[in-house]
Amino acid sequence: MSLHCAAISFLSLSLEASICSINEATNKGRTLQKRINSGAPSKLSTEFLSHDSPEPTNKPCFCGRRHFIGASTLGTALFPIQPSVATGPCSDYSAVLNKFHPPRPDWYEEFYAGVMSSSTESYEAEVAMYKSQIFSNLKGKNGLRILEIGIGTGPNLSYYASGSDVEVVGIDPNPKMEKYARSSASSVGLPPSNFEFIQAVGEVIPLTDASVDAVVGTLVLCSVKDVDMTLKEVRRVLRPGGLYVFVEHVAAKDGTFLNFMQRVLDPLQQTLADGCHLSRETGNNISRAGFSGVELNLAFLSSATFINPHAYGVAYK
Ligand SMILES: *[C@@H]1O[C@H](CO)[C@@H](O)[C@H](O)[C@H]1NC(C)=O
Ligand SMILES: CC(=O)N[C@H]1CO[C@H](CO)[C@@H](O)[C@@H]1O
Repeated sequence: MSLHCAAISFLSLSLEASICSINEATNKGRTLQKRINSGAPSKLSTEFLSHDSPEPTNKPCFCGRRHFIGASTLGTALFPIQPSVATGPCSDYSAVLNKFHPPRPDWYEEFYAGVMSSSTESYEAEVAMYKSQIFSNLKGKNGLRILEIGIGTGPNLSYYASGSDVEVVGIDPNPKMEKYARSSASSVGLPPSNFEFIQAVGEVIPLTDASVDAVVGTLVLCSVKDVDMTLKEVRRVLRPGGLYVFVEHVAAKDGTFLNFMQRVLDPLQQTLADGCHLSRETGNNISRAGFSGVELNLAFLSSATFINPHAYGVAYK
């Protein structure tokens, strides 16, 4: 899911203007390239993460989920991402939550949830093809219990929760997402009793071992504090043979212009944009997380500018 700049431009005009103009300048005289693999997902090993250098595209500036949302001096002053202050025992879940997701003001979480629910169309339209491929592993299978980490406003529910009697647990650190996620769930026909929302982080999932058939996560691992801890939790809650279905943006290949820009922008991004990292090699983390099999594909989304490429696929416990 993603935010288009226009939706939040009043919040972050100056940063976006500078990013967009850098982007446009670098594209002068270059041919636009869209690296979209339109065929069926193929099995790729992690070495394919080091793919050919993608050309930045000359599209309007893109803002991904949790990207650039706080990208203003206002944002910085009001919502610095602070290191953990929680020291309590792990049995106190609110302390855990505070550790991984320091509290933001209530109105900010409300605002963020509202923006998220209304401005994800262009990205969702482009990513739909890839999501359809990976979610076909879940669609139409009755009786599944599915966990979505970072469910947000629930844009993926239509891919895996419609027309089948699945049970869905959605976790998200922002409690203001619940009403949007609930409304997405009911709009795809999921009975309210089959949907549970829990305010939680991926690093400490409040479910028992081997208790779900599938875990879904899209554009989540860029923002979690600890990628490996989250993946360990994903494996823990999956039943043996269960699936982890993912779409994550990852660092571009070393030595490319895009990778350079991601490294330049990353520290800014982390501070201003709710902890999102541009230059994580999340595909490698997924491949090394101890799953028995990983099908990992890469796609380059023209609507996503610096937030590319995207690794998508399925991992099997
Ligand atoms: C996972 O990613 C982090 C950076 O986000 C990196 O430091 C770490 O080494 C990676 N772990 C594995 C197992 O690849
Ligand atoms: C809120 C949102 O982005 N929903 C998307 C869910 O997925 C469908 C495709 O199945 C998209 O059309 C929606 O835009």
